[in-house]
Amino acid sequence: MKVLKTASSLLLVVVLLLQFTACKNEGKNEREEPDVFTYSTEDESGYDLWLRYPTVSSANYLKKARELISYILMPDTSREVLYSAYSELQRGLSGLLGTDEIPTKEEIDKSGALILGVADDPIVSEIASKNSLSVTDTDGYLIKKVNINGSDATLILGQSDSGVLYGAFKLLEILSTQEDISSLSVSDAPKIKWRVLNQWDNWDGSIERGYSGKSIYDWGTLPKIKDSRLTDFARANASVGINTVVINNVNTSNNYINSRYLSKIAAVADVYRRYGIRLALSVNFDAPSALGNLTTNDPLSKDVIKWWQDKTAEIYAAIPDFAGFLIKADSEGRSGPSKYQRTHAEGANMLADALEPYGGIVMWRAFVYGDVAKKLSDDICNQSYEFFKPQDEQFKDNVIIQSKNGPRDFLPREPVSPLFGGMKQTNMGIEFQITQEYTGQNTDLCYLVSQWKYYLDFDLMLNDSPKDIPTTLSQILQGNIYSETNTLIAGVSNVGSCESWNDGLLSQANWYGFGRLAWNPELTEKEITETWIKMTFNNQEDVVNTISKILYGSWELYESYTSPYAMGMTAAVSNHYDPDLSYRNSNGTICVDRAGIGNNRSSTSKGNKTDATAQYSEELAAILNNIDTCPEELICWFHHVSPKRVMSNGKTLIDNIYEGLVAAPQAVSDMKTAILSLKGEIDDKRFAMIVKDFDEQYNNSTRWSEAMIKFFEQQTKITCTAQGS
Ligand code: GCW
Repeated sequence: MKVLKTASSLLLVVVLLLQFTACKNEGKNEREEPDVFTYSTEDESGYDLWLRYPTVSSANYLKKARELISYILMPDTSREVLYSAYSELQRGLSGLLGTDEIPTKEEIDKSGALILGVADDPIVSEIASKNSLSVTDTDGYLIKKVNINGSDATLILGQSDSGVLYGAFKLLEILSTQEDISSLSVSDAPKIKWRVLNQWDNWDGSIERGYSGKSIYDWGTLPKIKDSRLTDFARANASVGINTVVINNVNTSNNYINSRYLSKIAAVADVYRRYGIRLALSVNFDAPSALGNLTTNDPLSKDVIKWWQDKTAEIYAAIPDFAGFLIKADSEGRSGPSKYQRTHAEGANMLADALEPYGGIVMWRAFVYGDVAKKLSDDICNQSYEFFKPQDEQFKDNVIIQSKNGPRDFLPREPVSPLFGGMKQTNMGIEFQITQEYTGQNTDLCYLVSQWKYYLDFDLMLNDSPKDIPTTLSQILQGNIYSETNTLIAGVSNVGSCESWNDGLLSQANWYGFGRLAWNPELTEKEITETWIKMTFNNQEDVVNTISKILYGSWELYESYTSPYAMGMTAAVSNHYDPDLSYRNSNGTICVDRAGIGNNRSSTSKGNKTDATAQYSEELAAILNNIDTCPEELICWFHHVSPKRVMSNGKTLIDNIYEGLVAAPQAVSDMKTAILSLKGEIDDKRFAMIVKDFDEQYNNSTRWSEAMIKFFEQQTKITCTAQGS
């Protein structure tokens, strides 16, 4: 690859592995050559994300990989997704195998062929039937070593062309991470149907809660595509299995569905389609009156129904694989069915009817509180459940209720929203937030894969579950408990126009990890993290261990200095980043006084209580209600806990909080020291980008720590005596 061929390139770490590794092969003992490892530390901008494809670092592995694949059997490149699979393999393999181009052939005449296609394709069907190979799961794939008339070959068999594309990315991952290829046999398929990226991009180029520059969409220039950025964005998403992108903010302008601009939107959809990605749009509930001059937006009005039907038909004429509408209704000033005394089910079903003939879906957000929910509980965290639960069973099959992971917002830690498991007759999808609105805004490192895994593995203890499997959020989302047909995991994007896509280089891991979990929420944090590090940096043990250790601890570290024990929203309303402890109440914000820390949301304890626990299953509610059994990390969410309460580590609650606050800046410094130890092992440019962020995080954690200590001292009247190390 370029790196090895260019004379000017720096070749860096060359390690001779002096050990001889004996390996048994076909009954003979063979000795491998001593291995030589070569890593590039040529400067990189971060633009290539985890799709860098540098030449395989181990000389022995490189030899085997070159034997495995020496040419590609030319697939039918008139099929655009198959062509993308081919071109990604061409790009990736030439990089990984250190060659200009991988030769292509029309037939198999020697070992080393890479064959790709679906079961109906001519050569593929012959190989598949001879070897009894098949892939039945939607968008699934199989990668297998096969023998064709004496020649060894590698087959990527997809259930669909998208399946082939996913298989192609998997093969490139296997080679990049240098997994064993001696007997290749890998199969996989997505566990979630709709794997969606939600961009909160605005028509004017800004991004709501975006911390990585401007929007990647230039509406002035489109439909002309000026560079490869949209294609590279699609490649990155497809590489982690994302198959739908909502390109605009839920607080949206109506321009996106204005007939004048549809050709621009269609041009974006054309790019995404080549990577198996369907475009979706956020829409306003009052679009009929705003765009169509109708006098009402009542979902039961004939005119309104017709307006949406016509608009939907117009969109499908321009974008035949359009995925559907995402909608924020009756929330934070957006219009909704309540104005017309209609239910959300009536509103959502009207849109669903319009989309149904084309196979489209409605992603209806459950982020509804305040005005319409006012008659409900005073506790804002109870309102979404109280509002939607009575409408369970009323939504059509192509409606998915999209709820944030927790009942409040995207705070550093919340319990899982009780809507999951509560809405048993409705397709429930989750909305995670990849952009770090409340979790450091790309300056403070916060590895959200840890947070998402915490939620996904949380058992909601659904005692009426019809299946004999743990009722974790992950199982519910996969449709394994209540058999939803339209499963969905969405994530609010952290991508912007800055060169490295995510300002805060390590935040790229959140984008990557989101996609992997949306594909398979059962994956472990370790599998995701180590693969990301190896592909983004390199395979050196030291690099993998150091960066993974930093990532793993970062969420709980952020939590310790901003919102320990799920105590609520401590960040300023103005920017959701700075500490603001000047107010307190029990509505999901902070409540700290001499008697306790946290909100009393239990059903059983005395005093002001909000009964939030009653929204969970009986078994889980009993655990949450009892302060002695409530999980400690959530204790201040559900209880007003005495600062002097002795916690499981033998220290009091307030001492634990103070110790966390005092230790935080030092912990940030330690992360920086750990990264500094990698100098020379990764390229200088990206190394400097990472180091810089820790300096800012150090200042931020110090500021937070001081403000929080002052606040706790003032409210609890207990002086902080914790010492830094
Ligand atoms: O948390 C709030 C955010 C808003 C966002 C809203 C929502 C898009 O601060 O910026 O608006 O949630 O999710 O709709």
